[in-house]
Amino acid sequence: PSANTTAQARGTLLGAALGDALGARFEGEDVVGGPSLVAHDRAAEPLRYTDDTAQTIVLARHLVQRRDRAPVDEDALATDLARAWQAEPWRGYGAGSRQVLELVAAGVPWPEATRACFGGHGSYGNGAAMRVAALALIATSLTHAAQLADRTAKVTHAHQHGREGAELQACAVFLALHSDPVRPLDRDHYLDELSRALPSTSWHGRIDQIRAMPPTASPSYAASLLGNDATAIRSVPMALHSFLRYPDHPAEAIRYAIRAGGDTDTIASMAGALAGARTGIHGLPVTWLERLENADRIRALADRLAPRIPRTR
Ligand code: F2R
Ligand code: MG
Ligand code: MG
Ligand code: MG
Repeated sequence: PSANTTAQARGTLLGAALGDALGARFEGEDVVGGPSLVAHDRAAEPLRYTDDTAQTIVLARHLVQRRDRAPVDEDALATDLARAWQAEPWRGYGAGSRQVLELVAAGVPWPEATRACFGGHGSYGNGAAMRVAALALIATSLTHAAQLADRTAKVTHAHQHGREGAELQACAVFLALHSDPVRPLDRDHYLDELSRALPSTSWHGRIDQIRAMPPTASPSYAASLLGNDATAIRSVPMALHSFLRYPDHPAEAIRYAIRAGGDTDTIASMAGALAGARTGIHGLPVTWLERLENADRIRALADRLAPRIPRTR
C-alpha cells in the first residue's frame, strides 16, 4: 500500500472511533454547549468508545479474516456481532440491536431474529449505518459499496430505512476516500453522486435538504431540519452535513456534529469517518489519538485493509 492509502484507511477507522468516543459523553443531550465540549476536548482522561466502534471493529475484522473469500458472510457476521455484544454488553447498544444479538447468541437464525424486532417491522435505527466505514475501504465502486453495506446491515436491521442508511453512509465514505484531497470538495457533485447511488426517494428529500442548507447554519438549526436521533433517516444526513461543513478538518466536523446534540456519538462517528477518509490520519488531532482506547488495534486493522483500497485516480 502507498503511504497515502495507509493514512486514509487509518483516518477512516480512527476518525469513526474518535467521533464516537468524543461524542459518547453527550449522547441524548438536546443541546451541547461549547464550553462543556471544549473542556472534554482538552481533558486528559482516556476516550472510551461505545457500541458504534465496537461494531465497526467487528466488521473490519470480519473483512480482514475473510481475505480472498467473498468479503461478507452474513451468518458469520451475525455470529461475530453477537459474540462482541456478549463480551461487552455494557458498550451502550441500542435496544433493537441488543434484542437481535441476544436471539442470535441463543441460536436463532438472524433473518428470524431481525424480523422479531419492533412488532415485526424490523429496526430502522442507525446501528447498521454507524458500523460500515471499513466497507468503503474494500469497495471497488459506489454500487459495490452499497451492495456490501446492505448485506452487512440486514443481519440486524430488517427495515428498509435501516439498510438504506447503511448504504448511504458506505457510499459517502467511499466518495470521501476517493475524492481528490488537493482540490476543494465539490459539494454538489458529491451529493449528486449520492442521490444516484440511492434509488429510493425517501433519501432524496434529505439530500436536497443538505444541499439547501445555508453555509452558516448552526448545528442546532441543522439538527432541527435534518434530525439528530438514533434512527438512520434522522442521523446519517446530519453526519453528511457535518462533514460537508468541514470536509478538510475532521476535528471541526466532529465538534459540529456533537454540538448538534441528540445521538452525538453516532453522528460524530459517521462524520469523523467521512472527514478522516478524505484527510487521512494526519487530519486527526494527535492529542485525541493518544487518549483513544484501543487505538493501536484499530490502526492495525486499518493497515490490514489499506492494501485493498482500489486505485481510482
Ligand atoms: N443505545 C444507544 N443509546 C442509548 C443510551 C446508551 C447509554 N449511554 C448506555 O450506556 O447504555 N446508542 C446506540 O444505539 C444507537 C444505534 O441503535 P441500533 O443499533 O440501530 O438499535 P435499535 O434499537 O434497533 O434502533 C435505535 C432506536 O431507533 C428507534 N427505532 C428503530 N426502529 C424502530 C421501529 N421499527 N419502530 C420504532 N422505533 C424504532 C428506537 O427508538 C430504537 O431504540 C446508536 O445511537 C448507538 O450509539
Ligand atoms: Mg454508541
Ligand atoms: Mg437497496
Ligand atoms: Mg449513539
